Amino acid sequence: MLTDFRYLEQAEQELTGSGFALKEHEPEMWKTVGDLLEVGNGFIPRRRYRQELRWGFEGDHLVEKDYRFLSERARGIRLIPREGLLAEMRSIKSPEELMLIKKAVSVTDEAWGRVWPQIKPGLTETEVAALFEYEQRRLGASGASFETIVASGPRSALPHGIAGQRLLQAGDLLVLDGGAVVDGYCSDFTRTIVVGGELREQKQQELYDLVLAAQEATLSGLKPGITGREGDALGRRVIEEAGYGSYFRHGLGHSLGLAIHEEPRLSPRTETVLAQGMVLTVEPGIYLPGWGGIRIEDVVVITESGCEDLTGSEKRLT
Ligand SMILES: [Mn+2]
Repeated sequence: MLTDFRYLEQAEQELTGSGFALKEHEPEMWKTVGDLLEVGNGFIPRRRYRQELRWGFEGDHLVEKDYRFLSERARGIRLIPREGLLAEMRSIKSPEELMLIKKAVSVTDEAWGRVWPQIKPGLTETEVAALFEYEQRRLGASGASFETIVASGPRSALPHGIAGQRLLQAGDLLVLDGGAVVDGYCSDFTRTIVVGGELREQKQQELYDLVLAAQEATLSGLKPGITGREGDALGRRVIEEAGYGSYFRHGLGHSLGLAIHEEPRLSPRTETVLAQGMVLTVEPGIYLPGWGGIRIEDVVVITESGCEDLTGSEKRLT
């Protein structure tokens, strides 16, 4: 493992017993990596007669400039791109990882429970995002797992509407999508509420119920052995049959863990087979431009015969 001087002490502690060698890298990390690719330096074994040396790298992370530098240094070693290798290794969570994800999910649930009763007309979206992130940190999060989305009124139709200065008005739909990082692991969470206690129109309730039905259909159908595409269809079908398929354009969910977006996905393009121990979000939504949007998101873990919903927050329209 290579790291710079700032992390040496921590790395030494954390690598104890892991079998990894630790080395401080120079300010330019790839230069050190290049040195390590020299045959006979103790890291790369001396080549036996006609033996081919190969070095794998994450093709979806190494940038072209560094690849070029390494190819020049790695004479006689074949560089082999392996996209998704680590992503695949990370897709099934260990019991310890699962415990940390559950912790992050419960911090987010608890924070939401403290924040939603404070949401009222006159606050800005940014103020709501700040309250949410503040409560998560008070509950032990080291930070937010991504920039908190608070999108209200017509802005709620933006699937990734970063919180802005819009003032909340009574009757607005408000979508809050955020998460916590606890001991390095992420949670992800979305709830949609109506600001100020009264619906502006019945359609808000109708579409909310439709999104919730799509989520519930997914929660009761997810299980090991189906593909990410089939998992996606569990929820998408409900929205399509009601005629809103073209207003739900993102995938139904994604895995998460050390990063907020991991593999596999629940999407029409995912042929990965779901397996016990995978953690996934289930987040159907409907977004009507100019009118508003609704999304509901929980985190689940695939079990032996189905899935377990880790998110505990209320799901009736509040
Ligand atoms: Mn998500």
